[in-house]
Amino acid sequence: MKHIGRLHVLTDTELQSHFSHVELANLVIKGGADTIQFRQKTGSTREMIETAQELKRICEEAGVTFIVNDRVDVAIASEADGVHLGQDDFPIPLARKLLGESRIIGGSAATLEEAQKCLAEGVDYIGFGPVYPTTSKDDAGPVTGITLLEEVMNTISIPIIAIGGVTVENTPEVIKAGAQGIAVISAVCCQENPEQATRKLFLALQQGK
Ligand code: TZP
Ligand code: MG
Repeated sequence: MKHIGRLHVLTDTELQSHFSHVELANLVIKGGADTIQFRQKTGSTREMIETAQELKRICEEAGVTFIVNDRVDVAIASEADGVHLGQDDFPIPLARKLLGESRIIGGSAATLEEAQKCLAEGVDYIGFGPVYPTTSKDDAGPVTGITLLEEVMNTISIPIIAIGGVTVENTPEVIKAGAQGIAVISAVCCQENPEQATRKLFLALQQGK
């Protein structure tokens, strides 16, 4: 069964160098993350596959969903649960053809039109944002705000995961607005204690219910 989760942590080793992808995954799973998205933009494909295989093993053992950002090839090679694709990444219909119906495909959207396009192309969930200001993604585009997030959720019936500047403080607000969950980088990966930071987000998610 496809389990999309509520607390997505995107592992990042560019914004911080204290923790590896694998270290982050181990810590955030302990803190309550239910979805790990392996996000690495540079480096050798071979190393990426090796890391993804290790992450998949860790996630599977913990019953956590494992998603690969951008790279359909790495997702296939590591037998990931799914892949997350942006508007300019690997085409979603083609990814579906390669991955089959049983794998998860997530799509990024920053406008209602992009969200509708993702839906029409057959994604299982949408990562919508940046809902709040973020410095973690250079081309994140303008902040969508909570109003547009709400409009998307009122129009589209698949799970919406809020992304971009999501913190412990604003998590209850996005959940109250109707998002299934949140996806974060800096609120976890750039903290001194990623496990504790994840636990705080987990609690904030409960508050938003
Ligand atoms: N997509 C839209 S905003 C964003 C991505 C990957 C960055 C999220 O990072 P942070 O640190 O949680 O704002
Ligand atoms: Mg991408």
